[in-house]
Amino acid sequence: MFRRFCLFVAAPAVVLALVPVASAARVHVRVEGKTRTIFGASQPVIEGGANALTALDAASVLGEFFVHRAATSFGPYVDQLGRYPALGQTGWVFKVNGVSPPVGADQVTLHDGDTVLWYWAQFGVAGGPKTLVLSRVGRRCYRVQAQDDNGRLTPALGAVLHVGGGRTVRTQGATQAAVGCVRRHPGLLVRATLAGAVRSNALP
Ligand code: B12
Repeated sequence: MFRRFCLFVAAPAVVLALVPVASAARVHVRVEGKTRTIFGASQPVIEGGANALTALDAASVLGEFFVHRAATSFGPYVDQLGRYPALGQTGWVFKVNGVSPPVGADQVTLHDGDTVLWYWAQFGVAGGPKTLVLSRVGRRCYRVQAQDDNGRLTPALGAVLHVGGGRTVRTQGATQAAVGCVRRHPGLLVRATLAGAVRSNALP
C-alpha cells in the first residue's frame, strides 16, 4: 500500500520535472515614446517573464501605461503603446541588447541581464531611427553613440546632453567620438538627444 502511495505521489513529480517551464528573466526595460519616455529612463531591472512581449507587459503593469496588441498573420503585434497607435510607416518596434530581432516580440526569448528597448519609430527610405546609447567616460563626461538595427555603434555626432531635463551641453567631436562633460549634478540624471534618433538611456 505504501509503495503504491509513493508511486502515486512520485509520478506527477517526474512528469513535472520533464515539462519545460517558461523562465522568468530579470531584464532591463525601457520604453521610449514619440515625445517622451514612457517607462524606465535608466533601464531598471524587472521580472520580465519569458520574452520581449511579456517584458513589455510587465513594464506596463509597473508603469501603468497602455499597451494594445492585435492578432495578425505573423502573431501578436503591438499596435499601440501609451497615447499613439501605429499608423502608415510609423509604429512600435523593439530591440534586445541593441539589436532589432527579425521576428515578433513573443518569439524572442529573454535571459537574465538582457536589455529590452521598445520605441516609437518613423520609417523612411533610409529605414528606421537609430537609438542613442549613453555611457560614462571619466567622472562627469559622457559618450553618445548611435546604434543601428544590427547593433553597430557609431559616434552620435552633434548629440546634446541634457542634465536633469534642464541644462544642455553640446557634445564635442567631429569624426571619432561625441563626448560632452557636465558640471556637478547631484541627484540629476543625464541623457542625450539627436535629431532623428531615439533619445538615450539616462545615467547619474
Ligand atoms: C510596415 C511594416 C511595419 C510597420 C507597421 C506600421 C503599421 N502601420 O502598423 C512597423 C515599422 C511599425 C513594423 C514593426 C515591426 N515589424 Co514590420 N513590417 C512592415 C512591412 C514592411 C509591411 C507590413 C504591411 O503594411 N503589410 C500590408 C498590410 C495591408 O497587411 P497587414 O497584415 O494589415 O499588415 C500589418 C501587420 O503586418 C503588422 N506588422 C508589421 N510588422 C509586424 C511584425 C510582426 C512580428 C507582427 C506580428 C505584425 C507586424 O503591421 C501591419 C500594418 O498594420 C512588413 C514586410 C512585408 N512586406 O510584409 C514588415 C514585417 C511584417 N515586419 C517584421 C518585423 C520583424 C517587425 C518588428 C517585430 C521589428 C522589431 N524588431 O521591432 C516590429 C513589430 C513589433 C511590434 N510592434 O509588435 C517582419 C516580420 C517577420 C516575422 N516572420 O515575424 C516583416 C515581415 C519584415 C521582415 N521581412 O523582416 N513593421
